[in-house]
Amino acid sequence: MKSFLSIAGALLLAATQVSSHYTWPDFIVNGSPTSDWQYVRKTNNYQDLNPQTDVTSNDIRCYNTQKLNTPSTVSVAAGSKVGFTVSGNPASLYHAGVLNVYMAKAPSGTDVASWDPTGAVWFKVYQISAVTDGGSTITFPTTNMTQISFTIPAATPSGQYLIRTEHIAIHSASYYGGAQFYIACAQVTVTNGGSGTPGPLVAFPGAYTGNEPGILINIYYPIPTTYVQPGPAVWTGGSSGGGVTTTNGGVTTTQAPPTTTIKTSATVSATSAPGTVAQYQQCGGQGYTGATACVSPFKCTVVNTYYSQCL
Ligand SMILES: *[C@@H]1O[C@H](CO)[C@@H](O)[C@H](O)[C@H]1NC(C)=O
Ligand SMILES: [Cu+2]
Repeated sequence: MKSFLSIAGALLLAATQVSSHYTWPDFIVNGSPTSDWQYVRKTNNYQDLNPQTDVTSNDIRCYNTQKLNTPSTVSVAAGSKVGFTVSGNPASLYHAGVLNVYMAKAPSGTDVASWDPTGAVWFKVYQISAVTDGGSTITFPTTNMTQISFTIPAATPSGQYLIRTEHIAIHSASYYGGAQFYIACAQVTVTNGGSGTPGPLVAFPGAYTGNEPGILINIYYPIPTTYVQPGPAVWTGGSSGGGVTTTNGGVTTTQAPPTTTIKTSATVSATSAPGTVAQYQQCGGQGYTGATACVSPFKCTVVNTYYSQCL
């Protein structure tokens, strides 16, 4: 009886661990969640909810290599708010982790529904990082969120896009491959767009080596003094930065200004430098191709071979 109980207890524990995974089946438009997998590419883990842990896999892109559905494409105006809801048990971003949202534009003439986005096509539009205080605590503002919401930068050119949400759970990320990526891609047509030049552009796979200080990290001991958000800087809707960073009770999110209109001008060159990098963002390191100048008064500081950061 005793051994039966301990086996039952072990099974219960295993079940609890499995059920703390999650997916992103519903895209949110006009403030309302749409149907499961209506506009979101059905992910391989739609039933088992397991994370993707191999950053070199094609499944780090949209986690849909099994091509389980062909979702519809939904129209959204540039500058409007959209989002994703979380499904799982519990249906929340249960694990300690950080969030990134990327977009990629389908080449004109290509239906986004049949587009597999290879190469450096992704730019980041939103992130929610971890909050540190020099080593006493590290907290994760995404914890237990049941949905996320963000603004499509008003300067985003009209056209068809994938919007890729990514929660990187780092509760057991102290070994290579321990970080858990919960990913999904929605298909949208951006209307009423602007004339910005989104960037820096990264590829999936490619954007992450798995060795980044924000991906290969022990969050418990010693408590990290800072946290480096994985991926490029958030594109804030122009060719020279200018986004809005809000700090609310210590929670810092970076988001494009919702109502900015980028005027078409002969002085805006497609080849202009991608701008300056915000505090705590990447400004250098092996394989990095983005902007290297930090916003004043921060300095680009080498963290390791793979990462320099504006500090
Ligand atoms: C998240 O939810 C779990 C389960 O309901 C709870 O135990 C935990 O304290 C919550 N965490 C935060 C940071 O709110
Ligand atoms: Cu989990």
